Amino acid sequence: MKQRKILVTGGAGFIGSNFVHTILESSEDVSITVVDKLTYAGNLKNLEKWKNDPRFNFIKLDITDKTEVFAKLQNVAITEIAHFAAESHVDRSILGPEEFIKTNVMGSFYMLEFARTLHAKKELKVFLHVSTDEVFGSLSADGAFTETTPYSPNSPYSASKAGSDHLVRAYFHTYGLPVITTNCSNNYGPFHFPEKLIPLMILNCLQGKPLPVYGTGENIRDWLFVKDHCLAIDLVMREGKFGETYNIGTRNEKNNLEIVHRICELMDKKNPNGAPHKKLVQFVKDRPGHDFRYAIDPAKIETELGWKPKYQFDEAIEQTVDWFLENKPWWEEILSGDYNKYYEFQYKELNSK
Ligand code: NAD
Ligand code: TDX
Repeated sequence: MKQRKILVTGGAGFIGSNFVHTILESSEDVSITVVDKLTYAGNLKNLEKWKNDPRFNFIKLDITDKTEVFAKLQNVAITEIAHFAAESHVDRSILGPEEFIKTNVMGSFYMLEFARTLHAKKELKVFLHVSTDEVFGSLSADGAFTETTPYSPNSPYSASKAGSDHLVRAYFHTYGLPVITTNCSNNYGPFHFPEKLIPLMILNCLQGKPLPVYGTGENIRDWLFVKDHCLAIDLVMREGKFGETYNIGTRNEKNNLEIVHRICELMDKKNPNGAPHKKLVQFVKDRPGHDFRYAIDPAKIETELGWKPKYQFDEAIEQTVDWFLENKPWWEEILSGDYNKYYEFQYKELNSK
Protein backbone atom coordinates (compact mmCIF):
# COMPACT_ATOMS: atom_id res chain seq x y z
CA MET A 1 0.00 0.00 0.00
CA LYS A 2 1.26 3.49 -0.82
CA GLN A 3 2.08 5.86 2.05
CA ARG A 4 -0.83 7.85 3.46
CA LYS A 5 -0.19 11.59 3.66
CA ILE A 6 -2.90 13.03 5.87
CA LEU A 7 -3.66 16.71 6.36
CA VAL A 8 -5.40 17.18 9.73
CA THR A 9 -7.12 20.54 10.23
CA GLY A 10 -7.72 21.48 13.87
CA GLY A 11 -5.22 18.81 14.93
CA ALA A 12 -4.15 20.74 18.02
CA GLY A 13 -7.67 20.56 19.48
CA PHE A 14 -9.30 17.81 21.52
CA ILE A 15 -10.46 15.26 18.94
CA GLY A 16 -7.96 16.24 16.23
CA SER A 17 -4.99 15.63 18.54
CA ASN A 18 -6.42 12.29 19.64
CA PHE A 19 -6.76 11.40 15.95
CA VAL A 20 -3.08 12.23 15.38
CA HIS A 21 -2.14 9.96 18.31
CA THR A 22 -4.36 7.16 16.99
CA ILE A 23 -2.81 7.26 13.52
CA LEU A 24 0.85 7.72 14.48
CA GLU A 25 0.64 5.06 17.20
CA SER A 26 -0.80 2.49 14.80
CA SER A 27 1.09 3.03 11.56
CA GLU A 28 4.65 3.68 10.40
CA ASP A 29 3.75 4.14 6.77
CA VAL A 30 2.05 7.51 7.17
CA SER A 31 2.81 11.20 7.42
CA ILE A 32 0.65 13.79 9.13
CA THR A 33 0.57 17.53 8.60
CA VAL A 34 -1.46 19.35 11.24
CA VAL A 35 -2.76 22.82 10.39
CA ASP A 36 -4.27 24.80 13.23
CA LYS A 37 -4.84 28.46 14.09
CA LEU A 38 -4.13 27.70 17.76
CA THR A 39 -7.22 29.49 19.08
CA TYR A 40 -7.95 29.31 22.82
CA ALA A 41 -8.88 25.64 22.21
CA GLY A 42 -5.76 24.69 20.23
CA ASN A 43 -2.73 23.57 22.20
CA LEU A 44 0.61 22.33 20.88
CA LYS A 45 1.14 20.51 24.20
CA ASN A 46 -1.49 18.04 22.90
CA LEU A 47 0.96 17.05 20.16
CA GLU A 48 4.25 17.38 22.03
CA LYS A 49 4.89 13.64 21.85
CA TRP A 50 5.38 13.90 18.07
CA LYS A 51 7.34 17.12 17.71
CA ASN A 52 10.59 15.37 16.72
CA ASP A 53 8.97 12.53 14.81
CA PRO A 54 9.84 12.68 11.07
CA ARG A 55 6.28 11.56 10.23
CA PHE A 56 4.82 14.69 11.87
CA ASN A 57 4.68 18.29 10.70
CA PHE A 58 2.85 21.33 12.11
CA ILE A 59 1.83 24.51 10.28
CA LYS A 60 0.09 27.41 12.01
CA LEU A 61 -2.73 28.36 9.70
CA ASP A 62 -6.10 30.10 9.87
CA ILE A 63 -8.54 28.31 7.57
CA THR A 64 -10.63 31.49 7.24
CA ASP A 65 -7.77 33.12 5.34
CA LYS A 66 -8.05 31.78 1.78
CA THR A 67 -4.73 33.25 0.63
CA GLU A 68 -2.95 31.69 3.60
CA VAL A 69 -4.60 28.30 3.01
CA PHE A 70 -3.47 28.15 -0.60
CA ALA A 71 0.01 29.60 0.03
CA LYS A 72 0.95 27.51 3.05
CA LEU A 73 -0.41 24.23 1.65
CA GLN A 74 0.95 24.70 -1.86
CA ASN A 75 3.97 22.43 -1.39
CA VAL A 76 2.60 20.00 1.19
CA ALA A 77 2.18 16.42 -0.04
CA ILE A 78 -1.41 15.40 0.77
CA THR A 79 -3.42 12.33 -0.17
CA GLU A 80 -6.17 12.60 2.49
CA ILE A 81 -7.77 15.42 4.45
CA ALA A 82 -9.38 14.99 7.89
CA HIS A 83 -11.21 18.24 8.59
CA PHE A 84 -11.69 18.82 12.34
CA ALA A 85 -11.00 22.57 12.62
CA ALA A 86 -14.01 24.40 14.03
CA GLU A 87 -15.30 26.60 16.78
CA SER A 88 -16.88 23.85 18.87
CA HIS A 89 -18.47 25.18 22.07
CA VAL A 90 -22.25 25.75 22.03
CA ASP A 91 -22.20 28.24 24.94
CA ARG A 92 -19.59 30.41 23.18
CA SER A 93 -21.71 30.34 20.00
CA ILE A 94 -24.56 31.81 22.03
CA LEU A 95 -22.31 34.56 23.43
CA GLY A 96 -20.76 35.39 20.04
CA PRO A 97 -21.77 33.52 16.87
CA GLU A 98 -19.58 35.37 14.36
CA GLU A 99 -16.42 33.30 14.72
CA PHE A 100 -18.56 30.19 14.28
CA ILE A 101 -19.87 31.34 10.93
CA LYS A 102 -16.40 32.43 9.81
CA THR A 103 -14.54 29.26 10.78
CA ASN A 104 -17.18 26.57 10.45
CA VAL A 105 -18.81 27.83 7.25
CA MET A 106 -16.23 29.98 5.43
CA GLY A 107 -13.22 28.02 6.74
CA SER A 108 -14.76 24.74 5.61
CA PHE A 109 -15.57 26.33 2.25
CA TYR A 110 -11.91 27.33 1.72
CA MET A 111 -10.73 23.85 2.71
CA LEU A 112 -13.13 22.39 0.14
CA GLU A 113 -11.87 24.84 -2.49
CA PHE A 114 -8.30 23.83 -1.70
CA ALA A 115 -9.28 20.14 -1.83
CA ARG A 116 -10.75 20.75 -5.28
CA THR A 117 -7.30 21.74 -6.58
CA LEU A 118 -5.83 18.48 -5.25
CA HIS A 119 -8.70 16.55 -6.81
CA ALA A 120 -8.04 18.20 -10.16
CA LYS A 121 -4.44 16.90 -9.93
CA LYS A 122 -5.81 13.43 -9.01
CA GLU A 123 -3.94 13.56 -5.71
CA LEU A 124 -6.84 13.45 -3.25
CA LYS A 125 -8.15 10.10 -2.06
CA VAL A 126 -10.63 11.37 0.53
CA PHE A 127 -11.88 14.51 2.29
CA LEU A 128 -13.37 13.48 5.64
CA HIS A 129 -15.56 16.15 7.23
CA VAL A 130 -16.08 15.78 10.97
CA SER A 131 -19.53 16.94 11.98
CA THR A 132 -21.94 16.55 14.85
CA ASP A 133 -25.28 15.00 15.74
CA GLU A 134 -26.42 18.48 16.82
CA VAL A 135 -27.27 19.27 13.18
CA PHE A 136 -30.32 16.98 13.55
CA GLY A 137 -31.79 19.10 16.36
CA SER A 138 -33.31 17.84 19.58
CA LEU A 139 -35.06 14.53 20.30
CA SER A 140 -37.83 13.89 22.79
CA ALA A 141 -37.71 10.75 24.95
CA ASP A 142 -37.81 8.24 22.05
CA GLY A 143 -35.97 7.51 18.84
CA ALA A 144 -32.44 8.12 17.58
CA PHE A 145 -30.77 10.06 14.76
CA THR A 146 -30.07 8.09 11.59
CA GLU A 147 -28.28 9.27 8.45
CA THR A 148 -31.66 10.19 6.94
CA THR A 149 -32.95 12.30 9.85
CA PRO A 150 -33.78 15.78 8.48
CA TYR A 151 -31.50 18.63 9.54
CA SER A 152 -32.93 20.91 12.23
CA PRO A 153 -30.08 22.77 13.96
CA ASN A 154 -31.01 24.91 16.97
CA SER A 155 -27.87 26.78 18.09
CA PRO A 156 -25.57 29.09 16.11
CA TYR A 157 -22.93 26.34 16.51
CA SER A 158 -25.08 23.57 15.08
CA ALA A 159 -26.41 25.84 12.33
CA SER A 160 -22.84 26.65 11.28
CA LYS A 161 -21.93 22.94 11.27
CA ALA A 162 -25.07 22.19 9.23
CA GLY A 163 -23.96 24.85 6.74
CA SER A 164 -20.59 23.14 6.32
CA ASP A 165 -22.22 19.70 5.97
CA HIS A 166 -24.35 21.03 3.11
CA LEU A 167 -21.30 22.51 1.37
CA VAL A 168 -19.50 19.18 1.64
CA ARG A 169 -22.50 17.40 0.14
CA ALA A 170 -22.67 19.95 -2.70
CA TYR A 171 -18.97 19.48 -3.55
CA PHE A 172 -19.60 15.76 -4.06
CA HIS A 173 -22.60 16.28 -6.30
CA THR A 174 -21.19 19.23 -8.24
CA TYR A 175 -17.47 18.54 -8.50
CA GLY A 176 -17.23 14.82 -7.70
CA LEU A 177 -14.96 15.56 -4.73
CA PRO A 178 -14.32 12.32 -2.77
CA VAL A 179 -16.01 13.54 0.41
CA ILE A 180 -17.47 11.70 3.39
CA THR A 181 -19.16 13.28 6.43
CA THR A 182 -19.33 11.75 9.89
CA ASN A 183 -21.86 12.96 12.49
CA CYS A 184 -20.94 11.89 15.99
CA SER A 185 -22.30 12.35 19.48
CA ASN A 186 -20.59 13.98 22.50
CA ASN A 187 -16.96 12.93 22.90
CA TYR A 188 -14.99 12.64 26.14
CA GLY A 189 -11.42 11.62 26.97
CA PRO A 190 -7.82 12.91 27.21
CA PHE A 191 -7.04 16.51 26.10
CA HIS A 192 -10.70 17.58 26.42
CA PHE A 193 -10.78 21.37 26.80
CA PRO A 194 -12.02 22.31 30.32
CA GLU A 195 -15.05 24.34 29.17
CA LYS A 196 -17.01 21.18 28.28
CA LEU A 197 -19.19 19.26 30.76
CA ILE A 198 -16.98 16.28 31.66
CA PRO A 199 -13.57 17.98 32.07
CA LEU A 200 -15.21 20.97 33.76
CA MET A 201 -16.80 18.74 36.39
CA ILE A 202 -13.56 16.79 36.99
CA LEU A 203 -11.49 19.95 37.40
CA ASN A 204 -14.08 21.74 39.56
CA CYS A 205 -14.20 18.68 41.85
CA LEU A 206 -10.42 18.82 42.14
CA GLN A 207 -10.55 22.51 43.06
CA GLY A 208 -13.56 22.22 45.40
CA LYS A 209 -15.53 24.57 43.12
CA PRO A 210 -19.31 24.41 42.48
CA LEU A 211 -20.46 21.98 39.76
CA PRO A 212 -22.85 24.06 37.61
CA VAL A 213 -25.65 21.87 36.23
CA TYR A 214 -27.84 23.65 33.66
CA GLY A 215 -31.59 23.58 34.33
CA THR A 216 -32.72 20.35 35.95
CA GLY A 217 -29.80 18.19 34.75
CA GLU A 218 -32.23 15.94 32.85
CA ASN A 219 -30.92 16.75 29.36
CA ILE A 220 -29.51 13.66 27.68
CA ARG A 221 -26.32 13.23 25.67
CA ASP A 222 -24.97 10.07 24.02
CA TRP A 223 -21.34 9.82 25.20
CA LEU A 224 -18.61 8.52 22.87
CA PHE A 225 -15.04 7.84 24.04
CA VAL A 226 -12.73 9.89 21.84
CA LYS A 227 -10.44 6.91 21.10
CA ASP A 228 -13.38 4.94 19.70
CA HIS A 229 -14.36 7.99 17.65
CA CYS A 230 -10.87 8.34 16.15
CA LEU A 231 -10.72 4.67 15.20
CA ALA A 232 -14.12 5.03 13.53
CA ILE A 233 -12.99 8.09 11.56
CA ASP A 234 -9.92 6.23 10.34
CA LEU A 235 -12.10 3.31 9.27
CA VAL A 236 -14.46 5.61 7.38
CA MET A 237 -11.51 7.31 5.65
CA ARG A 238 -10.19 3.94 4.49
CA GLU A 239 -13.42 2.13 3.70
CA GLY A 240 -16.32 4.59 3.59
CA LYS A 241 -18.23 5.37 0.42
CA PHE A 242 -17.79 8.81 -1.16
CA GLY A 243 -20.77 11.13 -0.91
CA GLU A 244 -22.15 9.21 2.08
CA THR A 245 -22.58 10.20 5.71
CA TYR A 246 -22.00 7.95 8.73
CA ASN A 247 -23.32 8.45 12.24
CA ILE A 248 -20.89 7.51 15.01
CA GLY A 249 -22.05 6.67 18.53
CA THR A 250 -22.01 3.84 21.04
CA ARG A 251 -25.60 3.71 22.37
CA ASN A 252 -24.50 5.31 25.61
CA GLU A 253 -27.17 7.78 26.66
CA LYS A 254 -26.88 9.43 30.06
CA ASN A 255 -28.53 12.49 31.51
CA ASN A 256 -26.23 15.26 32.70
CA LEU A 257 -26.89 14.66 36.37
CA GLU A 258 -25.96 10.97 36.00
CA ILE A 259 -22.66 12.05 34.40
CA VAL A 260 -21.93 14.57 37.14
CA HIS A 261 -22.77 12.04 39.86
CA ARG A 262 -20.55 9.39 38.26
CA ILE A 263 -17.65 11.83 38.20
CA CYS A 264 -18.31 12.73 41.85
CA GLU A 265 -18.21 9.04 42.82
CA LEU A 266 -14.93 8.49 40.96
CA MET A 267 -13.48 11.58 42.58
CA ASP A 268 -14.61 10.40 46.03
CA LYS A 269 -12.55 7.24 45.40
CA LYS A 270 -9.49 8.98 43.94
CA ASN A 271 -9.46 12.25 45.87
CA PRO A 272 -11.16 11.32 49.19
CA ASN A 273 -10.25 14.52 51.03
CA GLY A 274 -12.86 16.40 48.94
CA ALA A 275 -15.59 13.77 49.49
CA PRO A 276 -18.53 13.74 49.13
CA HIS A 277 -18.11 15.72 45.90
CA LYS A 278 -21.87 15.59 45.22
CA LYS A 279 -22.26 18.40 47.75
CA LEU A 280 -20.68 20.70 45.14
CA VAL A 281 -23.56 20.26 42.65
CA GLN A 282 -25.30 23.56 41.96
CA PHE A 283 -28.35 23.90 39.68
CA VAL A 284 -27.93 27.04 37.58
CA LYS A 285 -29.75 28.92 34.81
CA ASP A 286 -30.49 26.80 31.75
CA ARG A 287 -28.69 27.20 28.42
CA PRO A 288 -30.89 29.23 26.02
CA GLY A 289 -32.50 26.86 23.50
CA HIS A 290 -30.95 23.88 25.32
CA ASP A 291 -31.51 20.75 23.18
CA PHE A 292 -33.18 18.11 25.34
CA ARG A 293 -31.78 14.87 23.98
CA TYR A 294 -29.31 13.52 21.42
CA ALA A 295 -29.03 9.83 20.55
CA ILE A 296 -27.19 8.21 17.66
CA ASP A 297 -28.26 5.09 15.80
CA PRO A 298 -24.89 3.68 14.60
CA ALA A 299 -26.40 0.76 12.65
CA LYS A 300 -25.03 1.96 9.28
CA ILE A 301 -21.35 2.12 10.26
CA GLU A 302 -21.73 -1.16 12.16
CA THR A 303 -23.34 -3.11 9.34
CA GLU A 304 -21.68 -1.53 6.30
CA LEU A 305 -18.15 -1.07 7.68
CA GLY A 306 -18.14 -3.61 10.52
CA TRP A 307 -17.31 -0.96 13.15
CA LYS A 308 -17.44 -1.90 16.82
CA PRO A 309 -16.33 0.28 19.73
CA LYS A 310 -13.40 -1.01 21.80
CA TYR A 311 -14.20 0.74 25.08
CA GLN A 312 -16.97 0.47 27.67
CA PHE A 313 -18.21 3.65 29.35
CA ASP A 314 -17.28 2.54 32.89
CA GLU A 315 -13.62 1.94 32.02
CA ALA A 316 -13.33 4.93 29.66
CA ILE A 317 -14.76 7.49 32.10
CA GLU A 318 -12.38 6.21 34.76
CA GLN A 319 -9.46 6.43 32.30
CA THR A 320 -10.55 10.00 31.57
CA VAL A 321 -10.62 10.98 35.24
CA ASP A 322 -7.19 9.35 35.69
CA TRP A 323 -5.82 11.26 32.70
CA PHE A 324 -6.78 14.59 34.29
CA LEU A 325 -5.33 13.51 37.63
CA GLU A 326 -2.06 12.54 35.94
CA ASN A 327 -1.78 15.63 33.73
CA LYS A 328 -2.04 18.48 36.18
CA PRO A 329 0.49 20.77 34.39
CA TRP A 330 -1.59 20.48 31.18
CA TRP A 331 -4.80 21.80 32.75
CA GLU A 332 -3.14 24.15 35.26
CA GLU A 333 -1.62 26.09 32.38
CA ILE A 334 -5.05 26.42 30.73
CA LEU A 335 -6.84 27.40 33.95
CA SER A 336 -4.26 30.09 34.72
CA GLY A 337 -4.65 31.76 31.30
CA ASP A 338 -7.42 33.62 29.43
CA TYR A 339 -9.80 30.68 29.81
CA ASN A 340 -10.29 31.64 33.44
CA LYS A 341 -11.79 35.00 32.41
CA TYR A 342 -14.29 33.21 30.17
CA TYR A 343 -15.20 30.78 32.93
CA GLU A 344 -15.70 33.46 35.60
CA PHE A 345 -17.88 35.47 33.19
CA GLN A 346 -19.92 32.42 32.19
CA TYR A 347 -20.34 31.29 35.78
CA LYS A 348 -21.61 34.76 36.81
CA GLU A 349 -24.08 34.71 33.90
CA LEU A 350 -25.36 31.27 34.92
CA ASN A 351 -26.11 32.53 38.40
CA SER A 352 -27.75 35.81 37.33
CA LYS A 353 -31.54 36.19 37.26
P1 NAD B 1 -11.82 21.84 19.81
O1 NAD B 1 -12.50 23.15 20.03
O2 NAD B 1 -11.19 21.13 20.95
O3 NAD B 1 -10.68 22.01 18.70
C1 NAD B 1 -10.86 22.77 17.54
C2 NAD B 1 -9.50 23.04 16.93
O4 NAD B 1 -9.70 23.81 15.73
C3 NAD B 1 -8.57 23.86 17.83
O5 NAD B 1 -7.28 23.30 17.84
C4 NAD B 1 -8.57 25.25 17.20
O6 NAD B 1 -7.36 25.96 17.40
C5 NAD B 1 -8.78 24.89 15.71
N1 NAD B 1 -9.35 26.01 14.97
C6 NAD B 1 -10.41 26.79 15.32
N2 NAD B 1 -10.59 27.75 14.41
C7 NAD B 1 -9.63 27.58 13.45
C8 NAD B 1 -9.30 28.26 12.25
N3 NAD B 1 -9.99 29.35 11.86
N4 NAD B 1 -8.27 27.82 11.51
C9 NAD B 1 -7.56 26.73 11.91
N5 NAD B 1 -7.80 26.05 13.04
C10 NAD B 1 -8.84 26.47 13.80
O7 NAD B 1 -12.91 20.94 19.10
P2 NAD B 1 -13.10 19.36 19.16
O8 NAD B 1 -13.99 19.03 20.29
O9 NAD B 1 -11.80 18.70 19.01
O10 NAD B 1 -13.96 19.15 17.83
C11 NAD B 1 -13.34 18.79 16.60
C12 NAD B 1 -14.41 18.65 15.54
O11 NAD B 1 -15.36 17.67 15.95
C13 NAD B 1 -15.21 19.93 15.31
O12 NAD B 1 -15.46 20.05 13.94
C14 NAD B 1 -16.52 19.70 16.08
O13 NAD B 1 -17.58 20.41 15.52
C15 NAD B 1 -16.68 18.20 15.92
N6 NAD B 1 -17.43 17.53 16.99
C16 NAD B 1 -17.01 17.60 18.30
C17 NAD B 1 -17.72 16.91 19.28
C18 NAD B 1 -17.29 16.92 20.73
O14 NAD B 1 -17.97 16.30 21.55
N7 NAD B 1 -16.20 17.58 21.10
C19 NAD B 1 -18.85 16.17 18.94
C20 NAD B 1 -19.27 16.17 17.61
C21 NAD B 1 -18.54 16.81 16.63
O1 TDX C 1 -21.22 23.60 32.98
C1 TDX C 1 -21.98 22.92 32.28
N1 TDX C 1 -23.13 22.42 32.81
C2 TDX C 1 -24.04 21.69 32.12
O2 TDX C 1 -25.07 21.28 32.66
C3 TDX C 1 -21.71 22.62 30.88
C4 TDX C 1 -20.47 23.14 30.22
C5 TDX C 1 -22.63 21.88 30.19
N2 TDX C 1 -23.77 21.44 30.77
C6 TDX C 1 -24.72 20.61 29.98
C7 TDX C 1 -25.12 21.17 28.64
C8 TDX C 1 -25.33 19.92 27.80
O3 TDX C 1 -26.63 19.41 28.00
O4 TDX C 1 -24.03 19.39 29.69
C9 TDX C 1 -24.33 18.92 28.37
C10 TDX C 1 -23.03 18.83 27.58
O5 TDX C 1 -22.57 20.16 27.35
P1 TDX C 1 -21.23 20.45 26.52
O6 TDX C 1 -20.11 19.68 27.11
O7 TDX C 1 -21.10 21.93 26.37
O8 TDX C 1 -21.56 19.73 25.13
P2 TDX C 1 -22.75 19.95 24.05
O9 TDX C 1 -23.35 21.28 24.15
O10 TDX C 1 -23.66 18.77 24.16
O11 TDX C 1 -21.89 19.87 22.69
C11 TDX C 1 -20.80 18.94 22.54
O12 TDX C 1 -21.20 17.81 21.84
C12 TDX C 1 -21.53 17.97 20.47
C13 TDX C 1 -19.62 19.59 21.84
O13 TDX C 1 -19.19 20.73 22.54
C14 TDX C 1 -19.95 19.92 20.40
O14 TDX C 1 -18.81 20.40 19.73
C15 TDX C 1 -20.43 18.69 19.71
O15 TDX C 1 -20.84 18.97 18.41
